[in-house]
Amino acid sequence: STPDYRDSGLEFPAGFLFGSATASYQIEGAVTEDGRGPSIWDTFSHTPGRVLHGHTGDVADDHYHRLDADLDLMQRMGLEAYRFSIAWPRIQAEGTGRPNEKGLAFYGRLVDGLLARGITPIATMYHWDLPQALEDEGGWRNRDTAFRFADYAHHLGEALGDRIHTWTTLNEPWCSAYLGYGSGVHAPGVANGAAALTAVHHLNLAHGLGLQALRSTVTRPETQYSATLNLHMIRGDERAEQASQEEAIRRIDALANRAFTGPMLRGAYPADLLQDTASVTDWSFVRDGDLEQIHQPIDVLGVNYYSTVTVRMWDGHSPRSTADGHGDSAGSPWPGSDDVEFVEQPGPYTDMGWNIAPDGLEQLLMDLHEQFPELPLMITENGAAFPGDEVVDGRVDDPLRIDYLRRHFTAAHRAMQRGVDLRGYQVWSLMDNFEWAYGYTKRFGIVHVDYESLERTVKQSGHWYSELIRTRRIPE
Ligand code: GBH
Repeated sequence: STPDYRDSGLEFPAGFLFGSATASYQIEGAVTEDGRGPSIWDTFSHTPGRVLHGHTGDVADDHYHRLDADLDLMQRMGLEAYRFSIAWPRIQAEGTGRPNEKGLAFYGRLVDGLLARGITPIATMYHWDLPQALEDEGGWRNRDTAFRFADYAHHLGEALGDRIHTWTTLNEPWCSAYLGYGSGVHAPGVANGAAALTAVHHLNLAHGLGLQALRSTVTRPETQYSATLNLHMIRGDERAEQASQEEAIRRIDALANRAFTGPMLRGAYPADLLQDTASVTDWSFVRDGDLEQIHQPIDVLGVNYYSTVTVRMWDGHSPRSTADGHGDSAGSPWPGSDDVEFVEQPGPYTDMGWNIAPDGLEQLLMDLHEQFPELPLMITENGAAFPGDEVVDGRVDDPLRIDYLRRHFTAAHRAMQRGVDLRGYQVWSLMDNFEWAYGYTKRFGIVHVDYESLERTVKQSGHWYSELIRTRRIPE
């Protein structure tokens, strides 16, 4: 293997699930149709100043109306799996009560359409589109939201349970909590450290309660249960002293990673996390018995990986680096750790400004394997936005994306060679879509979407991926 991870020819084992991922609000559109209620992302994107250029998900990729054509496209591309998310407000417009049959029917058609085409469905129950009615009651700051989520999970299990290969409770609760309630760059746009940590706990509780509600309805024994985390691959800034690096890494690891893996996989919040955040909250929102509810067995852990972060402790006087990747926002996504500095990383960078670090993926997978040797892993998102994707004579040349994917598939392969039980890889994203606070300005797709005509064009990276899937080897 070459040190820059630019390998070809490496072979992936039979059974390894090659697929691609999307999320409801980012692709569906049709936000007022068939009984869908508003979500926090409808409210947020329609609030001036929140999303770049005032973009919204009102139309997005119009996937809701183009379901069959999109399914055919997935089949032509040879996808073995498709990871999608279910919009809670399509199932319960206000987050409570009887499920909306039309909403369930849409996802039923999606799942049946996948199965008919031999594509394995991987369903995420929550990818950030909380019903606005629940936010009006406090959203993830409100403990009751976790119980509402369990009801919702129960309905999903009853309607779709036996047709889903892998269920994921939450996508990246880190983002929901810290970007939604800490920095405020995501919906609902609250900037308050205590609110963010309260949300962390209620999201964890939702995971545990939701998993139990789902399991109680599903009879198919092979069904897999999971959560998807965006674990941070954290490195120390080598220009700083060893102690400064270690302290900063420990602090960010506690907030970003162990705040979720602790309760979900070990049944406890890390003691250092509680101490580090003591000036922000006393954690009294954690009640007796909660940790038992959260600590449910899962069959596979979903890993979303894009980049690394590099940290050191701020010395208190030199100008602070602002390279925390979150732009200028009112709040911090790191409650109680404002003295940790995120430093500029070596490029090259993607269009998001994230540095390209396939070695970080290999290391993250190895670290997880060491910490949780019995737990199978699945890459539930990896991919990149690059500028310049455009259709010329029916073709989209995106060599940078091919290079990015090649290097990250190589990294994943190396980790598997070193003993990691990696079950599959879902490329983010199947098609260009609403990239949250960046609107339609960042393109992550392996399929190009023309936002005027909504026409889809498979990019060269998409063709490259089809060849990888067909041959099970990383192409030239
Ligand atoms: C995912 O979020 C989402 O699940 C998906 O919906 C989204 O479209 C996709 O990725 C692309 O953004 O920001 O410098 O601290 C990923 C969000 C990206 C947040 C990496 C944490 C860590 C580096 N994460 N980021 S930095």
